[in-house]
Amino acid sequence: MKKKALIYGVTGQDGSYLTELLLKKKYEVHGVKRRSSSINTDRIDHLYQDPHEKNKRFILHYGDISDSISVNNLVTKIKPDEIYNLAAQSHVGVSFQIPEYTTNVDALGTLRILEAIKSLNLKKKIKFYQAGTSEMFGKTGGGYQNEKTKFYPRSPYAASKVYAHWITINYRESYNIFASNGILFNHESPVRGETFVTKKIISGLCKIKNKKLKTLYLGNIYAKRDWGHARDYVEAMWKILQQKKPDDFVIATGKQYTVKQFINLVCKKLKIKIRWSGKGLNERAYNDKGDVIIKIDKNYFRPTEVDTLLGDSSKARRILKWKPKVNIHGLIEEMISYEM
Ligand code: NAP
Ligand code: G4F
Repeated sequence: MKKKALIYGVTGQDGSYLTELLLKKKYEVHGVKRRSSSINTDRIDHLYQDPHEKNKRFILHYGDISDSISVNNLVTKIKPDEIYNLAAQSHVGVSFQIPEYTTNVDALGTLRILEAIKSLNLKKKIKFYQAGTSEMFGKTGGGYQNEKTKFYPRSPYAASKVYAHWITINYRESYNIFASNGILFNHESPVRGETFVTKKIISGLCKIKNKKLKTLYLGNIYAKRDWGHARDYVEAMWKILQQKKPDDFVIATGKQYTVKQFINLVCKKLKIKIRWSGKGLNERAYNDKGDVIIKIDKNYFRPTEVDTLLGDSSKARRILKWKPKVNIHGLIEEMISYEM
């Protein structure tokens, strides 16, 4: 029989790739979108099916994980086999400005879905995936992080995700719900949100290349991240829910670059000759004509930073038989080609 999935966060980067994957796997996919005064379905418009179509397999519903009533109603109505909770205020920097909202959505939103599964007595039917993050590791002190590494969250976003992680484990242990956490390291794609650093760099440098922008302003370019491709990472989410037992998995490439190295790689691919000079807030990048193309702006620094993230995904590679297909070069090339 056709499986039914319910995706919270369907209009986001990961939601769009996961929808594509599940439709390919012949699922009936239900996605929850928020009411918005402007269009927020750009990333899934190519998958849209007219509600009047017979045998449609992609169905959108209005909802919000800050609203228990809508969560309960949707879970009752759809009775999915799998729920993917990808919904979040997902920007770390912004979470310092809207901490209460971020906590309500990112921490309590997870609780609302788990409680619906429990109270509606659907724990034997529904498998639940929680979108956890490497941000939970926070102040790592360097080296690799895996499922056994302790958490030291450094933002309201990360602290909320730590709550979501543990409440998922608690509902698994207390009520025997199939509830699993993915602990995903940074993953990007052409449809990454415009204010995340990879997309901001690629979009900015492409505009500079095309003479549509003079200078790109960035924050801490010495932060180190483990960047993969969202398409690979949604496959891991699906695999996590196909296991016999619920469990938690780190998903990462195991390769790390600084933001500055990422910029240099993008410039190389765009054939922009770049030269760095200065230190701290006065560090700048110049092109071969001597124009300043990158400046540092202290407004993009966070009150507390996550300096270094590097994932050890050997458990996922062993048990899920998962490994990333796209490396940093393939990722950058795909993002540039989309942008251009
Ligand atoms: P994203 O592009 O920011 O998408 C977030 C999604 O959540 C959007 O569909 C958004 O809707 C929706 N949403 C926000 N608040 C909501 C609410 N109150 N009720 C219902 N939906 C709500 O994020 P992403 O990069 O795809 O990430 C997906 C999930 O993985 C997030 O939970 C994120 O925290 C987590 N994660 C991401 C990464 C990464 O590197 N991308 C790594 C680890 C974990 P709108 O479109 O209406 O805003
Ligand atoms: O691209 P970012 O905003 O991603 P960040 O903070 O690592 O969070 C992303 O990945 C997490 C997984 O580890 C997810 F959970 C989370 O939802 C999100 O998807 O910033 C990356 C690094 C940071 O150290 C930041 O300080 O880049 C640095 N950075 C430097 N200049 C900048 C900028 N970040 C942004 N967004 N904008 C800048 O101008």
